[in-house]
Amino acid sequence: MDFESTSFYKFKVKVSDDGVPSLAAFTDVEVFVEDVNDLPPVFVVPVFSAILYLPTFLGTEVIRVSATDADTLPLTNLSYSIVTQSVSAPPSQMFDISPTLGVITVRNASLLNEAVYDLTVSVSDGNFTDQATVGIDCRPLPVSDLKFSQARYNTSVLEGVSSASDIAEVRAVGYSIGETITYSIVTPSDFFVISESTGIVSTLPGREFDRETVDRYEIVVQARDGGKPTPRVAQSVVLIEVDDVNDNAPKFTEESYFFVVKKSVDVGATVGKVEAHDSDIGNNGEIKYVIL
Ligand SMILES: [Ca+2]
Ligand SMILES: [Ca+2]
Ligand SMILES: [Ca+2]
Ligand SMILES: [Ca+2]
Repeated sequence: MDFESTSFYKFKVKVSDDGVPSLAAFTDVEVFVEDVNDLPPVFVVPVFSAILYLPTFLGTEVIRVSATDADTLPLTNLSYSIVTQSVSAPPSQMFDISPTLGVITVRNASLLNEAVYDLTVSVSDGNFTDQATVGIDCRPLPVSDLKFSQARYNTSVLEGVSSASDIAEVRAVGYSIGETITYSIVTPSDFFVISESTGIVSTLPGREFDRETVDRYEIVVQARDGGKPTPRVAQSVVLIEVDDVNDNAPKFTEESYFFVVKKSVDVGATVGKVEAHDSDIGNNGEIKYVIL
């Protein structure tokens, strides 16, 4: 039986005796064929190719690879990886891949030169694997008049806020009226989105910032015109500082302190030291001690 061709059978069974006249009964039988992981995943193409403009930055998305698997969903938890090559073939140290999404990103921007890097990627369904090649053509960003109004934008968000808000507007310059410019974030982010048409950068709703966990984000934005065959491309960086909120109480280093003092001790002598820390910054992290 093969789940992929027929996953369900239904038939009747008849039982009869040898008496005269013969008596019989009927029953319905249903057979469900359970799927097993018997089919390998297959990359949608054997060779992927991407262009990566230099200079580039940590976390920049290069390309997303994907594979299909004809087994049913719970059995097709595909996991992607970069096949580690020998030390003399370092592309595997330059790029990362997200195991679940297959998104290849820049891991070490400073190692990248103008060259074509061939990565071998693998996909596994837990039982079977497939491999594909990814050719990444690293080129200098073509010189053009298309630029961002600033080489770097600075903005901030408040920690503890989870509603969506607009935090920056990036703007390309150097194109003629009527040309369409498309903005994107090339460093994939769970926290920020950009409007393709206006260049307004916003936070995603439901994502809360915690300054004590991550206090700054750097995203790379890209503007691209509709030029054919080669569009003009410009890149800039948006630095997002997370502003502090007083959301941490100071904490003593111990739950309780015990000090032993001699009967004959002088007035003003030190009997011991209690210590506390506050993980906020500025006034929010300033602490003072009082005896109650
Ligand atoms: Ca499979
Ligand atoms: Ca916090
Ligand atoms: Ca805080
Ligand atoms: Ca505090």
